[in-house]
Amino acid sequence: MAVFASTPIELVEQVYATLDERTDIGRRRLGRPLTLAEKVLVNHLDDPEDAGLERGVSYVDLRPDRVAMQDATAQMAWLQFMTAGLDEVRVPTTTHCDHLILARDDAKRDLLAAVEDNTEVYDFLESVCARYGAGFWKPGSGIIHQVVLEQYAFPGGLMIGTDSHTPNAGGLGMVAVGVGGADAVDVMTGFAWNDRWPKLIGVHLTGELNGWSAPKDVILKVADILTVKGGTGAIVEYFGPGARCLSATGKGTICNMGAEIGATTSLFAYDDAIARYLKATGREAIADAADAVAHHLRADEAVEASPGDFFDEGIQSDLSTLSPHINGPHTPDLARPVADLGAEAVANGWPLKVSAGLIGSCTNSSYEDITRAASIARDAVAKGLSARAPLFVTPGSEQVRATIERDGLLADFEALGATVLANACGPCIGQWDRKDVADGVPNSIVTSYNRNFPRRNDGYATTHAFVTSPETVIALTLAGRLDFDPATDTLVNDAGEEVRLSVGPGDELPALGFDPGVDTFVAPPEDGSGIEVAVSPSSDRLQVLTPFPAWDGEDITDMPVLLKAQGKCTTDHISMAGPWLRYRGHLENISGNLYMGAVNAFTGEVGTGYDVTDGDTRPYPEIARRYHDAGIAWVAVGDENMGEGSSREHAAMEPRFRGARAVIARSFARIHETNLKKQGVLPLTFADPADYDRIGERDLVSVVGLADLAPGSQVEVVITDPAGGATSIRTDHTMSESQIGWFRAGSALNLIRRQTTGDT
Ligand code: MIC
Ligand code: SF4
Repeated sequence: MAVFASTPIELVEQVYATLDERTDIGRRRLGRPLTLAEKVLVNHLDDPEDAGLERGVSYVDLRPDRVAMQDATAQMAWLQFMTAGLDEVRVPTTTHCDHLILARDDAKRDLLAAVEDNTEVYDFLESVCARYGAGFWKPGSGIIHQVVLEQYAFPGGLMIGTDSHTPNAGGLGMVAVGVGGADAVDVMTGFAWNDRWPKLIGVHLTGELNGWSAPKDVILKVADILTVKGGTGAIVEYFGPGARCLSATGKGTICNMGAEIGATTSLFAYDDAIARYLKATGREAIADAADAVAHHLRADEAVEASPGDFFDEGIQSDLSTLSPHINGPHTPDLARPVADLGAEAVANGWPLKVSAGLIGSCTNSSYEDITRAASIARDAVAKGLSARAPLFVTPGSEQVRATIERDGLLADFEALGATVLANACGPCIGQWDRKDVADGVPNSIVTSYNRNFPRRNDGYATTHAFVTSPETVIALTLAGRLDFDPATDTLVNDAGEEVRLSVGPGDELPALGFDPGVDTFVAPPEDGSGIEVAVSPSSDRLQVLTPFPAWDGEDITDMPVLLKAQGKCTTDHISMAGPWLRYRGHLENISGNLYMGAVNAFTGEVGTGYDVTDGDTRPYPEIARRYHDAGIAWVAVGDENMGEGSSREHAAMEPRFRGARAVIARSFARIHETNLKKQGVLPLTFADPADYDRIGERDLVSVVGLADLAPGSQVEVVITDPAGGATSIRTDHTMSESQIGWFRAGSALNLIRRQTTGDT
């Protein structure tokens, strides 16, 4: 398949060609005008006339226009794809190298070190892309979502990506959804992508941002309102006059961090700002094509006039009065205005001193972000101020890096002593060889990232990470303290004078146009069939996958409880990133991190549990390995929003590999729940959430009546205590008929393989 460095206009035209007919079908079937999300989805339905369209209930088959994968998740996705026996991907696919670059010294040295350290993985990814007709973005090209925004996203399109922040492309009006690798493999192999017809949350924006407030504050506030699970199963659609005042990259920031509220995706309508961005990034033809169908690339008029008739839930935000926010620590929905942080930090004993400021990540690394932050840095230097904590800047892409270097903006940061890191995820995903602070020392950092789970950035549980806008990051780094409000407080400069910081308006787009920088894209050859994709059997980073066994038709009885997690159990708790990223292509080795960060509900300890085979306490990964070796099937138990966070399917594949047959929780995060289903693990929720408390450390759990498993059916779970007393509880599941088929087959991939290779 021909895959280019940018979305070809022909692909866009094909999508637009069906809009008239499909939106009519949507209006007729729903009997009312449509929101934007509905238009885009209806236009990508496999079967628009007959697909069920009940919000939050129906599962539908969709046909995405593109697939994008980043290196840390792509390895497992490609390893799965390779077993499908196809010669080529069936949908334009790209792989982006961004997660595996360790931040240690500076951009140049870190990139060289990463290329050396990850040669085997990069070679694998480059050759697998060439072999199967996908595009490959080399290390140094930038963070997947920024590259997608610059090159591939287009208004009205539908894409999936193996990363939870794929919704970034919603800033250009694309429905872009984060998924696990197995979902991506469905699409790459030519099958439809099956997902729930979403609920809709409408966010009506009025007014205009001013002063220190930034697009990031919109989503920091929305996260406060909706919390980390409030968006689950929903698409968040932003509209109103305030939405039209935001730049395309500002919209991208808001959509990006919608992942933190669990939303399926977030979306803005096509407008002048998006057109300007498309043109500035060399896509005039797409802007022209979008102009011609602009009425299809926004909600029907009735939606803005009476949103209550269209959305399941509504939020109203006046940008003119929105104050700068800062969220954290430890969870992205713990929000307050910047002005209130100091008092809260004192009350909670969070260190007031800022130990580092970090600007970048896929959330906030656009040209506009950098110009605003650089304007503060420039002004501070002119006023005789210096940074009171180390400052790190990560450009989002090679194009942004080359442009900000040319425009003197990197120099503004460097004048403050900032370290410019490689165009990559870096400290946002724990790829930070932090030297200035040791593990165990309580400290606070401020970042323009989106996540702040414990250990996320530097691997230290004692680091308190606060997420905020790049503007506020610079201000607090200059102040060196959390209890500083740049809008009202002053700082003392090197000459002992009191000065006030000021923030410039920033430049939405570079006046001189973007400088593309170094070309980092590798297109696949016309015929890749002769290319060998090598996976060495002795590799400790890549491992060929062995299919999971099919269900034997019996109930699964007397399973020990390997983990009962207390409180937050994110994918970072289940399968930690940072140093473990190196094993993302090796299922057995990465299983060495299983549940390492989870809090044991019985003991309050992190990462250790009770081993039924001998009654000892051991690290979870070790218990899991021992159960695996002994052929013992087991269950894990979770609290609310189990698997919040990342799209990494390792959080589902590792338990499956080690013998988990069911995960029973109070509720699940969307991607994690799907990942469990895909890998043949039953995700069950307590019909009565209080039943979570019934499960004891030494109990055995049976999942019974599986022969009658059907959509909407309850599943009986029998808990047997050590004295032999049995209690039966009811659990729910959200599996459709075809998803139950994944469980029966052992995994969704087993079914695909059957169809593509004829194997049984
Ligand atoms: C993240 O931000 O947590 C990641 C790292 O980008 C993940 C993907 C991964 O774990 O590889 C995500 O958001 O999906
Ligand atoms: Fe990378 Fe961080 Fe964005 Fe995830 S959130 S894609 S780790 S920059």
